[in-house]
Amino acid sequence: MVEQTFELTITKGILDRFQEKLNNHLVVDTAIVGAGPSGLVAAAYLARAGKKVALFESKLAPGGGMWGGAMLFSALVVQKEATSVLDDLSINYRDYSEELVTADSVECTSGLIHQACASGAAIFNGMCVEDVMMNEEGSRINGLVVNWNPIRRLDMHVDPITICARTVLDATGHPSEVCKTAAAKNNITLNTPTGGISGEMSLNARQGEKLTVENTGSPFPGLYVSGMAANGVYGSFRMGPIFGGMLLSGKKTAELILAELDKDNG
Ligand code: 48F
Repeated sequence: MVEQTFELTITKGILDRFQEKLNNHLVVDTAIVGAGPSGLVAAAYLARAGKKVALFESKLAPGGGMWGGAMLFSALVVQKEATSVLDDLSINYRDYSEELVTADSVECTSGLIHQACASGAAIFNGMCVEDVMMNEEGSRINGLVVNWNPIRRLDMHVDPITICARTVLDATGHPSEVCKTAAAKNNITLNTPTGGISGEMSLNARQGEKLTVENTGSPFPGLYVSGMAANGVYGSFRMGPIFGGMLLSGKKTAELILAELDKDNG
């Protein structure tokens, strides 16, 4: 008879709690891919509205492109139009100019992660999304195919698992990975100017910021896109180190998804 050691209890605690978390999120209202600013903000608002949200982030640390400010200078610039999102999520900021405020990038990024989790969203870090699932008719995306990122990085031949989702959000930033994969594999036409992935354009901060919010939407039934990925999918500018558009895009996606989920329930 082997003695039940303290170490065994620690290991069982980890396994039990992780299994419970994954099991509870095999079927969700919204599956978000990418824990950058737009994905985290969307997760926080959706979870606050009572929706079941799972967020998959391929890196160990959620936060995307926000930690390093610009060129590792750890300060962020945000337009005043977006401070309502910072207020909603209890993130500190300081006045900088007529149109801008600044925040500490570490404080802001960790605050967004905390708010998403505290609101009830489940973040699965180290997991990458490698594919989508479609319904039988091929007319709607209804889930994700996920695997551990180290498995992908090491090119190990190990099958993934699946997550069923009423709605999927591509918040993968520059690569627009989910929309790209969905379009490339399923011969579908996206609701974009080209019918496919239109492609990102060079840097224009003001236009890029405005358009990232305008482009936030649904390029295919069941699939939404936010943040930098929205500009990649709809063909507009990158914006460089300014984050108001990302915050407003995350909030707008949450509102669009909530309208769809609540219509289906009604
Ligand atoms: O790039 P990212 O921060 O996305 P965002 O919310 O914000 C963009 C800004 O950070 C910045 C900018 C502002 O001027 O342009 O770039 O649009 O975060 C995207 C996250 O998605 C993860 C990736 O690791 C990053 O943390 N990601 C990308 N592909 C996958 C993924 C995938 N296939 N599976 C899981 N996570």
